[in-house]
Parts: sequence; structure tokens; C-alpha cells
Amino acid sequence: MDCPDGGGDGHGKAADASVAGPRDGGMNGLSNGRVKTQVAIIGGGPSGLLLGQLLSRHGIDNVILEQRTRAHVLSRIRAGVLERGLVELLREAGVADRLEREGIRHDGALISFDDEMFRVDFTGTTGHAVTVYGQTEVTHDLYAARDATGAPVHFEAEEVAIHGADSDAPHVTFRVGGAPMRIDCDVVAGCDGFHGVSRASMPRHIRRDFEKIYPFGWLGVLSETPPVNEELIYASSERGFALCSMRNPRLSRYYIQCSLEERVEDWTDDRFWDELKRRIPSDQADRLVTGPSIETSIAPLRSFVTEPMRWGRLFLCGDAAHIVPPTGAKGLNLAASDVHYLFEGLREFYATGATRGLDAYSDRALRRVWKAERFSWWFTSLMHRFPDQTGFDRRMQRAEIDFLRTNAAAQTAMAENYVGLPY
Ligand code: FAS
Ligand code: PHB
Repeated sequence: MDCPDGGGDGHGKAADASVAGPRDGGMNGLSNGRVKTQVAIIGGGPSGLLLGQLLSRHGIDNVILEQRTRAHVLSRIRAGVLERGLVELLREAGVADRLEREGIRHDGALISFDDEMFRVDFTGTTGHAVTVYGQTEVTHDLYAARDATGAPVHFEAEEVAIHGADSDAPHVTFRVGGAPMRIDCDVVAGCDGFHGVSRASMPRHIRRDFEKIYPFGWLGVLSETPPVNEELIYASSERGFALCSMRNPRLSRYYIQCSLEERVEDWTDDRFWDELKRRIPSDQADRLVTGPSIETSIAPLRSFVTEPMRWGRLFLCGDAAHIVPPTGAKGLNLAASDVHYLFEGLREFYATGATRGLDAYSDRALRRVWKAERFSWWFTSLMHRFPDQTGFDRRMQRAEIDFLRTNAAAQTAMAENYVGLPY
């Protein structure tokens, strides 16, 4: 990659391209539906927003294209646990104030097998904790920061298409309100999630996909009730997996493993609470405060990675490149390490013209992605009931959970993965 336009120290100013006006020839200048910027970011979820915020703070111009409305993006209920790396990155991005006030530090988690329960001590074994703070709140904070910078986001962007990714002058076309638009840029960041256009834009002979589909899903409920326990409970039972989580002391998040044939409309609140109580230790079930669900959803579970995470000037970030089963709480956190590596490469590129960081991006990101894929697969395989499971398989699960319960090295290994491996 040659030295970028508007390179040098990259201290351009992220103007507001969403305000139509005469082309000033500068960055983010809008004229006749054409925008010139340094980084075009496809996707206004956590990956795109966090990358955009880091870039804007370092004077690197960027434009975000989001296919949905802001309200729709902010309505999503997803991750709940932040690794230390993501917390530090949000601090670096200047969007951690509310997180510092409202995030809940968790020094460990509970694991149960039928009626037995034990604690894995994160801080005692690794020196690090995790923070419970919903992805929804992270996204809120990132949008508030985006507003403050004035950097543009085009919502309800349609027909987004990437052109010239394998050239030195890529561009992105899209429509907003039916009007054709074009962004000329140095780099395209594909932050558009699993169903986005970015990964699909990579030629099949360039890309190799790795996938594992699990034969079950998670039925999730959000309820305005106090959490059953101060810490998360990962429960394995004869009836299947359950997870007791939370968003704050008044908002609980619960999941139960369910078959892929299940439909949300078949689950009344009472049915959900009864099933959850049958999967967690009886002393926890006795103290469970139930109440009306304010959100109920079913998510399928899959492991997925595409290699490489780069094609020319297109760089994939987050769910656009990989998916993990949510058991290990890694999805959002992996998006963060991708953003960190890509931002570091872009910062070097715009400051010096060097491409070492960008050239190393895919290999560097994938090394951490695969370790998180392994942990998420391991924890999912350990804690869930599989339809074709034999009695021997169930004994293996029980033996491994018992080993985890009684062995400090096993608990340290789990804790190191859960709090987040180093970037
Ligand atoms: P996202 O999918 O969040 O964002 C991509 C954005 O791109 C979206 O806003 C989308 O509208 C937009 N987009 C898509 N196509 C586009 C196009 N062509 N043009 C423009 N924009 C486009 N992770 C956990 O750690 N714990 C959990 O409990 C957990 N639960 C989850 C439950 C569900 C139902 C899902 C789907 C995911 C869950 N995840 C969980 C993983 C999730 O948190 C992701 O890892 C995280 O959202 C990744 O962020 P992004 O990479 O930004 O992708
Ligand atoms: C959540 O609170 O949504 C959550 C927490 C931990 C997980 C998965 C989901 O492993």
C-alpha cells in the first residue's frame, strides 16, 4: 500500500459529511453524492463504532455506513461481559466514563453440575477481573461519542457495495433514501457482522471458511428482577445448560439451552422460569426472583472463522470474520481485539506510511481469534447436553467438570481464557 492521501501525521479533521455542501476537496467533503475519506467503515455496531471512535480521536477521517436505523441497532440485547482488554480499549477511546460508574466488577463465576456448585476465582488466579456491562450500553456510549465528534454515520444505507478492494483506490457505493452515494477511500473496514456484505465481497478463491453448527440454541430472557446471585452461574444439568447473568442489580439476563425447533411464542414466562429452576442448583432455584420478561429471543450457536481477514484494502473486523458460541462471552470481546490490531495498523500507516501493522493484521488477529474459538468450543462442549450424547459422553463431561472443580491449574487455565488472553 502506498502512502495514503492526506497522510503525514494524519491530523486531518473528521468533518461532518452527512451535511451536504460544496465539495471542499477536503476529507469527508460531500458533493454530488460523493464523499472522500480515509477509512470507510461498513457497519455501525460495536466494531465499526469503536474503530471509528479511535480513528477520529487520532485525526483519521472515517465514515460509517449502517444499514439499519440507530434505534434498531440500539435495541439489540447481546453481550454482557467485557474482558479487561475491551475495558482498556474503551478507556483509550474516551468512552468509558459511564462504564466506570455503572459497570460491575466480577472477580469470579460459578459453575454447577446438577446440584453441585463451585466458584472459579478469576482475580485470585489471574490477577484480572471481568466487567458486567451490556453491549447495548457500550453501543449507546459509542454513538454518544460519535455524535460528539461530528463524524458522519449514514443510517439506512442500502445496496452497499465495495469496489476495487484489491486496488490502491477502493470505493464504496450505497444508497440513502434512494439517492446514489459513493465514498472514495484508502481503506475499507468490514465491520458489518456475520450477514454483512464485506466477507461476501472477498472472492471465494481468496477466502476459506471454517464452521461448526451446534445442535441447539439459547433461549434468552431479560427481566426487571434482581439477579439470583451476585456472580454468573453457568449450569450443566440433565435437562441442559442454563446461564444466570445480569445487566445491573435490577436487571437480570437468563438463558436456557433449547432445541433449534423451539419458537419464542411457545415459551410463556412461567414455563421459562420453571425450566430454569430445574437446571440450576436447588438452593439457587429457591432464591430465584421471577417476573415478567421484557425481552425474549432464541439465538442459534455456531463457531465460524473466515481466513484471511484481509483482502487488499478490505479488512474484516468482529462478527464479519468470526462467530463464537456465546458460552465463553467472547463475541464482543474478540471484535475489540480485531479493532485494536486494525487501529494500530492504520495509525502507523497514516503517521509514517509504513504498512507493517496492516500487513500483519490478519495473522495477528486470527491467532487470538482461534484461541477464543477453542475456549468457546471447549466450554460449550463441556456444559451443554448434545442430542446424540451417550452415557459415556455424559460421564466425560462430569469428570472434566469435577477436575475443574478440584484442580487449581485447570481453574487458572479457564480463568485466563475467560478474563481475556493478552492482545
Ligand atoms: P454486529 O453484528 O453487532 O454489527 C454489525 C452491524 O453492521 C449491524 O449494526 C448491522 O446492521 C450492520 N450491517 C450489516 N450488513 C450491513 C451492510 N451491508 N451495510 C451496512 N451495515 C450493515 N457475544 C457475547 O460476547 N455474549 C453474548 O451473550 C452474545 N449474545 C449474542 C446474541 C445474538 C442474537 C447475536 C447475533 C450475537 C451475540 N453475541 C454475543 C455476539 C455479539 O455480541 C457480537 O460479537 C457483536 O455484536 C459483534 O459486533 P460487530 O462485529 O460490530 O457485529
Ligand atoms: C450475557 O449476560 O448476556 C452473557 C454473559 C455471559 C455469557 C454469555 C452471555 O457467557
